[in-house]
Amino acid sequence: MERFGLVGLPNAGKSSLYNALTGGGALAAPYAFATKDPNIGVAKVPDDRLDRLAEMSSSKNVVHAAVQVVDIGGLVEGASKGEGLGNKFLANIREVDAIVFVLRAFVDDDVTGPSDPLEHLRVVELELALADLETVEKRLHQATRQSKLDKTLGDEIDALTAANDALSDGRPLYRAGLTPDQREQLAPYFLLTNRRVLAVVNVGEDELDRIPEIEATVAAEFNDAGDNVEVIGMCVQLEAEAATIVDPDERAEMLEGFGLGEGALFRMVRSAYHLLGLRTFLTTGDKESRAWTFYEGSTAPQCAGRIHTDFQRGFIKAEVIQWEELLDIGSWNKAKELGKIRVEGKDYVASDGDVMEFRFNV
Ligand SMILES: Nc1nc2c(ncn2[C@@H]2O[C@H](COP(=O)(O)OP(=O)(O)O)[C@@H](O)[C@H]2O)c(=O)[nH]1
Ligand SMILES: [Mg+2]
Repeated sequence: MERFGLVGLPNAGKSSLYNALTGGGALAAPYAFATKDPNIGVAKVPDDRLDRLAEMSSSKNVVHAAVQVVDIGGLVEGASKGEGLGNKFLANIREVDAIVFVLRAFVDDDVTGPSDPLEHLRVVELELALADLETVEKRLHQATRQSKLDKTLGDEIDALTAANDALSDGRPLYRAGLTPDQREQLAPYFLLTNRRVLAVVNVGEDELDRIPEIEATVAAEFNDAGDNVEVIGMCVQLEAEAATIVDPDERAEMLEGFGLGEGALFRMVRSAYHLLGLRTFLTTGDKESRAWTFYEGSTAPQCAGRIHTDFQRGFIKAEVIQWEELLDIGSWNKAKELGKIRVEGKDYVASDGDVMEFRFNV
C-alpha cells in the first residue's frame, strides 16, 4: 500500500491531521491489517463513483481504496545537522512515497511557534534540501572518480551536477526544473526532495473566509515547481472535529454550518493520491463493489495482478467499460447484451474509472 508522510515543524498540526485522516469516523479505514505502530494508520480514499456503482449492483460489501499515512515527528531547524531527532526523521521520510507538508497559519497564543506558513515552508525546505545535498555531494564525488574508468556515467553525473547546483542554493529538487531523465537518474538515491509534494496550510478556525487567499499566497511561493506541488488550505482543527462524527449526515451538517462544503480532507486525500500517479479501477457485483489502486500507465494484466497474482499470470482478457457508461446503462448484463463491454487484451493500458472483469486460467 502506498504511503503518505506528514512533515512539518512542531505544533503545525501534523498529529491533528493524522488523527483526522486515520482515527476519526470520516476517513479511517477499518482494515484489519492496520499496523499497531501509533504513527502509521490507514485512510480510505473517498470515491463517489464506487458508491454509485455499489448502489447500482446492490452490493453487500463496499471496499474503498486506501493509503497509509505516517505522522513523522522530529523536524526542527537544524535537523539536517542532527538537531531534534535528526537523522531518524530523515530515515522515516525516505520510506514514504509522497510527502505532505503541514504548514501552520493559525494564530493561537497558547500554542508556541510561528504562525507564518512561509516561515514554516522556508525551514522545512532548507532542512530537506541540506539533507539531500549531503547525499548528492558524496555520490557526485564518487561518480566523478569512477567515470575515469566507466564512460557510462556521463548522464548520471550531469543529473547529479544539476541537483548539486540547486541544493547548494537551498532549493529543493522539485523546484529545480530537472528533466524526467535527470529525475530518473537520481531515483536510486531516494532523495527527499526528488518527489512531489502536497502542502497543507493549516488556517485558524477564526479565519475560515481567508482560506482561499492564504492558500493562494503559499501556492505563489511554488511558482517554480510546475506540477510537482499542490497546495490545499484547511482548518485542521475543525476538520479533525468533524471527522470524529461518525454519522455522515451529521458530519456534513457540521461542515456545511462552517461553510466548508464536503470538508477538505476528502479533497486532500484525492489530491495526494492523484499526485502520486495513482489511479483507480473498479469491480462491481452483488457481493462486493471495490476500488482498486493501480499506477498510471499499467496494463490490464498488471491491474489484474493487483487483485491476485494468479489473475496476472493466467491473464486471458479483460472486459472493460467506463464507470459512467455502465451506470447510465444500469447493469453489467444489460451492457453486455448491448455490446457495450469491450474485450481487451494484455497490451490494454487501463484508464482511471474503468470497471473491469478479468478472464484467466490457472
Ligand atoms: N487554534 C488552533 N489550534 C490548532 C489547530 N490545529 C492544531 N492546533 C493545536 O496546535 C497544537 C499542536 O497540534 P499538533 O497536531 O499536535 O501539532 P504537531 O506538533 O505538528 O503534531 C495542539 O494543541 C492542537 O490542538 C488549528 O487549526 N487551530
Ligand atoms: Mg505531533
